[in-house]
Amino acid sequence: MKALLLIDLQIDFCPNGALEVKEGDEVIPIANALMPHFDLVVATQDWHPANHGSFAANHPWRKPGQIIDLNGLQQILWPIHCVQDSFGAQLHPQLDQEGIHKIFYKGTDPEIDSYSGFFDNGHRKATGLGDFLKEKGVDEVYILGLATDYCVKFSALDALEFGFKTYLVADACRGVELKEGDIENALQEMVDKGVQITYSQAVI
Ligand code: VGL
Ligand code: ZN
Repeated sequence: MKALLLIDLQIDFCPNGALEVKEGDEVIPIANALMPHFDLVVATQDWHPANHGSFAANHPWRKPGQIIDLNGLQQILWPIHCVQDSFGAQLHPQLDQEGIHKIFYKGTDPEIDSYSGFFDNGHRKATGLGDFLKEKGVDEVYILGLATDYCVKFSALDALEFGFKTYLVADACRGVELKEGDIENALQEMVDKGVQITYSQAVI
């Protein structure tokens, strides 16, 4: 069975959001068009408490983009984004939420970040997404969303680890591109590790 994974299609990752991804909102109509073609549609939401350790504002004198050690892991510091129950943490208003069967929340532990929808960045705790998909009999996952070079990439790599045949719907992803080449390198890394690249037209 095939599942569609919608990664972090939230207001804060779209233009004018707190951690805006260029053209992030352009993937919303593609997500809506793909949903009816899947038996199971699962979404993730980045869902941070206000005291989250990935926010530069929670570390004296630090600025977004700097890297610190957070409980033994390298952590890029971000602007405050996707704070639980805030406006910016909501799914994009144009996203067809009726088509989503289940939502998994991540990044809820202030002590560790979680780019992947499956595990935190230290692979210490699972979100339950992997077991949920297995229980439903899923063997193929199609991934799209924001951002290509962070949450999409790490979700796709963890999906491979769970043993799912993993497709990236490339035209339905947009990246942060903190450094030039980050998106291209993320795509290459995914391909090298076994992710198949596809496009919405091929799925529909
Ligand atoms: C993300 C940075 C911080 C993402 C989430 O969804 O790609 N990136 N938190
Ligand atoms: Zn985050």
